[in-house]
Amino acid sequence: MRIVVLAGGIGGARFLRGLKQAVPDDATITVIGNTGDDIHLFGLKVCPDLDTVMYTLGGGINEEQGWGRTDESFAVKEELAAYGVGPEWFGLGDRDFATHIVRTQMLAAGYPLSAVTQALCKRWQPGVRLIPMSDDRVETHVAVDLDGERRAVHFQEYWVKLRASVDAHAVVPVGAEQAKPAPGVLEAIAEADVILFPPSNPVVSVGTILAVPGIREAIAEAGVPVIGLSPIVGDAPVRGMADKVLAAVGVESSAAAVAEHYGSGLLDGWLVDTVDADVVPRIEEAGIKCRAVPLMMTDPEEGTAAAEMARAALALAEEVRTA
Ligand code: FO1
Repeated sequence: MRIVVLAGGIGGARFLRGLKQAVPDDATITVIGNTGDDIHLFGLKVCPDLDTVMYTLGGGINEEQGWGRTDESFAVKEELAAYGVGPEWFGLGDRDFATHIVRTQMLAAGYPLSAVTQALCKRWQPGVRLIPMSDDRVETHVAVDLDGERRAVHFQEYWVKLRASVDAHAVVPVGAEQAKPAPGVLEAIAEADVILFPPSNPVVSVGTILAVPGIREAIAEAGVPVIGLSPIVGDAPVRGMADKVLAAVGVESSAAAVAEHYGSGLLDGWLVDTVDADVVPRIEEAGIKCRAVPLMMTDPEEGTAAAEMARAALALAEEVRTA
């Protein structure tokens, strides 16, 4: 069974940990990773969503944060601050710096991001094939009102420095229109037996991947079940501040609205949490098969709750295929 997963950061990575447990041994998992969160700092290219997948599945993640490395120290960050070199609001640890140094060095030597990611994964052995959505630079910016004027800030500044405390008036994956799917992305989609949208942010993670020309079309035409899992439970994001960016694109923060946002042209099936069971008929009326199952990853480290979610998603895919 060939499974393709469009993943963002923490929610997607934790779901993948369960998916790995739930699939048969002969299954392969290809993760198309969001790179719109990428940020250039101190002359280095940082890829938060790729690193979160790689560290989480490779055993190096800081579990309670869901990002960054375990056993971190911040000597380099402190020294940079001592030189007055910012930004100080983005917490890069010493171990994490090594990943960004290796990545930036390889990019400077001419390797594309997809080859760099493959090389970094040789160390971490995540047990999935991790491909960035594109080798071209895409960086999500958010339009906000600050000091009475409308400004575009980098997604990380909105997310980490501002903590999404101001309204997002627009979310723009800068560079997406000119970006091409990375080598292997369209092939993986074309060869997939099932395509999954994990509980990642539907705007800045899955949405950004779908904004790369060719990817949405490839998925819509793949002719295999496309199954999503709602990142919204009980009208609130399980984690993060997805409701803030959903509002920016005019989507209400509900499991049904997100399914309708993806649309029946893309989604064949949608899993909602049991607390949202009442929306199942509305989603089925939209032409998307829907089931209500527990979607809270209550034991992220063990991954058993996520494994159950993955089994439910694969079961729904089977229902769709045989319908
Ligand atoms: N998130 C925070 O809330 N605070 C941070 O200081 C922070 C630093 C950081 C460093 C490296 C990295 O890969 C991720 C980091 N994140 C931090 C998380 C990041 O903002 C999110 O993982 C994604 O961009 C959203 O999924």
